[in-house]
Amino acid sequence: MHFQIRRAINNIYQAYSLEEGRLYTARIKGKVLQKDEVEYNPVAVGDIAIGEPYSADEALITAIEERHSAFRRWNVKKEMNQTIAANQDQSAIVVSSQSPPFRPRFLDRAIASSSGCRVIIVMNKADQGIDSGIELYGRLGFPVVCVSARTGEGLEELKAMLKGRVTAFVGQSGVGKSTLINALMGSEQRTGEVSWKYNRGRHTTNHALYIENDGIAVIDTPGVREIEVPFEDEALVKEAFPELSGAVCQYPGCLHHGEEGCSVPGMIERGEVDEGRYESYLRILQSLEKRRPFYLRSRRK
Ligand SMILES: Nc1nc2c(ncn2[C@@H]2O[C@H](COP(=O)(O)OP(=O)(O)OP(=O)(O)O)[C@@H](O)[C@H]2O)c(=O)[nH]1
Ligand SMILES: [Mg+2]
Ligand SMILES: [Zn+2]
Repeated sequence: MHFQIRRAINNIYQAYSLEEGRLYTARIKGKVLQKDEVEYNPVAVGDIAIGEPYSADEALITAIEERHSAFRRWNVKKEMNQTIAANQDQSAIVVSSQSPPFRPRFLDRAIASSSGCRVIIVMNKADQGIDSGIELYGRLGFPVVCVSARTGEGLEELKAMLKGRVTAFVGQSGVGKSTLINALMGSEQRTGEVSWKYNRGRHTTNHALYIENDGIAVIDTPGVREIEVPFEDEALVKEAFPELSGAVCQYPGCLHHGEEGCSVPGMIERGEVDEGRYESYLRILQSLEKRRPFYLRSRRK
């Protein structure tokens, strides 16, 4: 039987049977989920699991189907990739201009952490103002929408972008992902006060959750304070920087980090590549270089 994972809390999963159209509480059977890649969490919301029911409402998961897309981050403490959401058609990276303030370098890392699907950028809290830094992303080809979950501004436009797709909402804690999802879906998820959260250093949403209603499916995810791009895909990094794809450098396969004959410095001078974006690109490459490859690490971690 095939299940779609709709909620994951401490290795207990809410799994929707695609054959029966109903929910089971599911667990993973032993260590059957051996994958080539060591990962912090073997099952993520959005995953398609294979398993069997063993009671009227309980099931055992024995395998996970290969993901066609994911939003993953590097878990610094565990030195492993961590999948936040899987199999989405698009990642909606939610930002705000004031509280919390817009951080373009964070946005760049978030874009590079999404793979296999379209990325859209949602600037929420438009009632507090719109950071003009977001315009650059529209010029780069990312669909950008400015909304306010509070006033309802822009929600119809956003809905149109979500219709018929599975969208993972990701981003910093406090930008209003859950509030937006409540406004869009009529759901009633817990949302938090920004100041309260920062004082206590905690997040409001503590596990990912799949919600479907009226042709729109969203995955709400816990916010993060920091994001490091996942190990180790340089191709993914390049995909996140479409402005570099037109670079014609002396050496084919140039990584654009200081090689002789690299054309990117010239592109920056001519205003074709934004300097901050290039800084993000370099920082991401550096962070990948610093990581120890899997075969040099113990599997115990
Ligand atoms: N002014 C304003 N405040 C908003 C808007 N959307 C959300 N908020 C507020 O922002 C705060 C954080 O909202 P949440 O929805 O909990 O944020 P989140 O992104 O889900 O946070 P995590 O679950 O921790 O990742 C709450 O106090 C919301 O009321 C908006 O459009 N305008
Ligand atoms: Mg939330
Ligand atoms: Zn180059």
